[in-house]
Formats: sequence, structure tokens, C-alpha cells
Amino acid sequence: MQITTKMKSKIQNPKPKICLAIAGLDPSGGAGIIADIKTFTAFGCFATAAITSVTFQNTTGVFGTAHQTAEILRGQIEPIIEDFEVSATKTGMLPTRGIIEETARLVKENDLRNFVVDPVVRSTSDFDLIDDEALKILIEKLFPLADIITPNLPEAERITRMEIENEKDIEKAAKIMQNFGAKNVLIKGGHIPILDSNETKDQRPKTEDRKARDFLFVDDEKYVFEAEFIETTATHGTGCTLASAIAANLAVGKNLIEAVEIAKRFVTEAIRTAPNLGRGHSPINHSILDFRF
Ligand code: PXL
Repeated sequence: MQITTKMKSKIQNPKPKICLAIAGLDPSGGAGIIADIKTFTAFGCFATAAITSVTFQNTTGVFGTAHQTAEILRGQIEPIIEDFEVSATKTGMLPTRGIIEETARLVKENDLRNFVVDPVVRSTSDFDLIDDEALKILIEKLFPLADIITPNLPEAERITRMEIENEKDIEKAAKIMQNFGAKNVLIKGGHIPILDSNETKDQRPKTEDRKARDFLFVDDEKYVFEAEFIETTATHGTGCTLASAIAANLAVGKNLIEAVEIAKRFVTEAIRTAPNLGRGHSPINHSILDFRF
């Protein structure tokens, strides 16, 4: 059979941009570095990855972890950055103080740019992926280095130690995180419906009126990204996917606002077309072809 130009891959690129994920391994493929790799690939980037923790899990829950050491992390990353020009780096699960401090050193020593920090705290199935001491170090050491941090609402609440109910609270939480040193903060509102003003929980909109709204703070500017809220349990790995989609888009030269906008559309589509695998929270669909350029 003759191969025509039309049949060639749309993303064929002699020198793709290289992205690096520093994150945990979810061997069941929905979250962590496997989600990152699939997302980098979906945007035409070349994926590299260093494992911070081997987790034992499936769509129903996390059953254990084997955290890696700082030395193992450095051992994985140094050969990659000695050989490749890394255009964007994304962190996910960074479970210990040692791993976080080593990540900060590697980012500084190698001047890693387009650095996206997803402050992973808990799995979709409610398993703690970081302890309080490590979270404190993550805030202190990594927030000031990040081009953007991407907490969801429960993460933002744990980081700021405040309850978030409405848009005013979101603004307050973002300011606190900016005061911790994060330049740009994306708070993802998918988990709970966020109210418009000062309203309280009992005034929350009914499910059918809900929107999945994300709030990006760049200095004093606020940008709101709105998408339809899809009522589904297929949400495993959405946070990892959003952060790596932002990193991939920064790697290919999009600005921060464009990168967030494209990443949000990608995740919404990935949830909408999720394959419904497993007995718990299904992974989402990373094989979407329309977002590459
Ligand atoms: O979505 C948070 C997350 C990040 N990294 C790993 C995970 C999870 C959730 O399960 O397993 C490795």
C-alpha cells in the first residue's frame, strides 16, 4: 500500500519540544506520570519523566506507596538534562521533604524554565500523597520557582488553611499563595460549585446550573475560564493532565493565558470522552487529536 502525505502523522516534527514530568507513578495509567506522558504526547511534545514515588493503585483507590530518594530522583534527571534541552518541566506528587528539596535544587542549578507546579496533596480517592511537613517545604521551596501553580479547591484550602466557598474566598486564597511566592496561581473550581460573590454554601446552584470554573491570577489580574460541568466519576488524573497540558503548551511557545485556556478545553474534552474503565474513578481520554496546534 502506498503511504500518501495525508496519511502521515499530523504531528510529525523533526525536533519536538521536550517536556519533563517529575511525578509519581500510577501503574494503572490514569494519573501521575503516565497521564503526563500521554498529555505531552497529545500536544506533539517529546515526553520524559522521573519517578518520585511508585504507588500501588487502580481506579478504586491507592493501596500503598514506595517513595523514591533524592538520590534516585537526581540519578534519573541529570542524564536527561545533560543530553536534552528541556522546554518545560511539570511536577506532580512530591511526597517527601528530600524529594522536594532535590527538585528545587535541580530546577535552580539547571535553570529549568516553564516550570509548572501541581501541588498534589490527595488522590481522587482521598489517599494522602504528601505529609504536612513536606507540604510546608513545597510551599517554601517550589512556589517561588514556579511559573504557575495549579491547586484544586481542596489543595488550595489545605495550603492556605482557609475554607473556600465563593469567588471572594478564591481571590483571598490566591493572594495568600502569591504572598507565599507563587507568581501565577490557577485555582481549579471543578470540585465544588463556586458562588459568584459573598453567598454561602446553602445558596449553591443546583447541579444543572453548575459551571466548572477555573480562576487564574497573574499579578493583580484575574482571568476566569468557564466550561460546562460534566457530572461524572471519570475524573481520575484530571489534575495531572491539566498541569502537563499547560506545560506542553508553554513548551511550544503559547503564553500562560493561552496555555491555560487550551489545557482547560483539553481536560473538558478528555472527561467528556472518558473510556469508562475500571470499577472506580475511570481515567480520562488523553488521545484527543484536535488540540495539537
Ligand atoms: O491526581 C493526583 C495524583 C498525582 N500523582 C499520582 C497519583 C494521583 C492520584 O491518584 O496517583 C501518582
